[in-house]
Amino acid sequence: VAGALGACASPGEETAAAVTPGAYDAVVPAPVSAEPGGAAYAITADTVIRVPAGERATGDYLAGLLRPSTGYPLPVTEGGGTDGIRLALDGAAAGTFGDEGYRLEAGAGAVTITAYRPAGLFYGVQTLRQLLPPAVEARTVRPGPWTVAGGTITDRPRYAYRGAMLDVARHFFTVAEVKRYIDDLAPYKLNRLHLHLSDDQGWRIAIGSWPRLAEYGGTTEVGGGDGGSYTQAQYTELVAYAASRGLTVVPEIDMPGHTGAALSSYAELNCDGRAPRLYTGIRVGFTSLCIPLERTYDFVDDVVREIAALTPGPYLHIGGDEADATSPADYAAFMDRVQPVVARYGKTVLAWHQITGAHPASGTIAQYWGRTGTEADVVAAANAGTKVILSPATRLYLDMQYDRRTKIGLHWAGYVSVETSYDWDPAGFLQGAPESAVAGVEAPLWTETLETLADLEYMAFPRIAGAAELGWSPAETHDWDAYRLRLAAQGPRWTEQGIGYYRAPEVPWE
Ligand code: TNX
Repeated sequence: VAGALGACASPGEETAAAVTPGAYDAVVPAPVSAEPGGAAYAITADTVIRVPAGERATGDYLAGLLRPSTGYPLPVTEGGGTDGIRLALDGAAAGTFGDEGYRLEAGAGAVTITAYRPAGLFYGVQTLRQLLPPAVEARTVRPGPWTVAGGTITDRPRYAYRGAMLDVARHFFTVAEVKRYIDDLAPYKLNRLHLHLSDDQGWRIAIGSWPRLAEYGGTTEVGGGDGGSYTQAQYTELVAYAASRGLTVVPEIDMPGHTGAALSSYAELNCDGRAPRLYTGIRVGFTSLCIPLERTYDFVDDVVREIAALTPGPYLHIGGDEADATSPADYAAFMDRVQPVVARYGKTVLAWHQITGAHPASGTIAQYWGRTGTEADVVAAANAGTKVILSPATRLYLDMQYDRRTKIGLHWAGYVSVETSYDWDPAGFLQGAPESAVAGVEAPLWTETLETLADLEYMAFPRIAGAAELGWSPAETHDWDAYRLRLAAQGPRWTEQGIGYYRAPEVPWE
């Protein structure tokens, strides 16, 4: 029985001991290998951050993290040297690190992070951050000392796609709030931010060729609040901010269902030519674009074209879930017509896994949100080459309540405790499909019942850390009894950051 934090723990019986925040065995997600040893490195008032020529961004980001709490100047320099915090690119090390891996070596004179690509440096910096005391996360000067224990970590991710989704449609979240959520995610080595930009209750991004989508369709939200929408400049700002935190934005326009806000904004999109009233409830599955109407495809083309042009990442998510108001034949016809539009504008299609019941195009990626991983269509598509991103509602839906006492969130997929959320294996999840079909994992945060940043943080933390670990860490490191101790060591960091996380009873928080 793990959980021995108390003084009465007797060796042999109670084997689990607390891990110290900042120690090599406290890093989340667990690295491929972590070997403490040798002399420690101390960040001081004289420390310099050394970056490769022309690669200041990650160094500047690290300095921005460390300056407020240390109070040190921490200049960032492209000048070489053997001391300080050294970020180094090794252009010959593709095989060792891949695009996202890194090595971190801490010793008496320096901490050196080496990677093949800048993404690896960014993830190495996140590990360095976790090797420092939690007070480093404070935004005011703290006494230190700022010591990194000696040792070596080598690391690279298990899956290429490691995502978080935020539903800004059911409740709108401002640019500042989304940036804060991005900053919250950054330590956990996720690399995709999926923004659910449209739904029955709101349209959240300005489309120049269809201005009423945002101007009218963006003016409310669940519960009848003011809603809101992003200008194209604001969306671009979010995309750039996410990129600076390692996240590629995956924009979603949900179609052909979940389109109430669009149908309310333009009468001409409705089969009967009449615009329904704006909707502020939380029912799903009662709206559909008009499949036989040619104007529908002008709309899709314009929206996809504008969003693709604003989005540097390779993906565009077209939704496709819960199209209960669309017949299966219409649904398939719509998807047959829309997937090539996305391709024409240069993007890879993502869609919720219902697309596997139609005809997923070559290269389309299905996002699984069911419960059991046994749906025949999904398994068949996976065997036929469709890649799948796993977001099982019973594990990774961050809007599911933790237990019966949770005051916000839903529980249609059951209660999802921190242990339940973490303790499964993505590789074996899709029954009868090869592991190679799994592109990765994503943790969606739906917001029918979540209104504030504090609500988002309470539902995401701590479960998002487990989702990130499932995406990043080798299967061999997967162990709930060890994870819960590492997770507990994250608590003081979140406290310093002002993240009001859920103190799950199965985790021995300090
Ligand atoms: C199902 S998951 C939905 C969303 C809801 C969510 C609430 C999916 C693709 N559709 O429309 O917001 O459940 O948990």
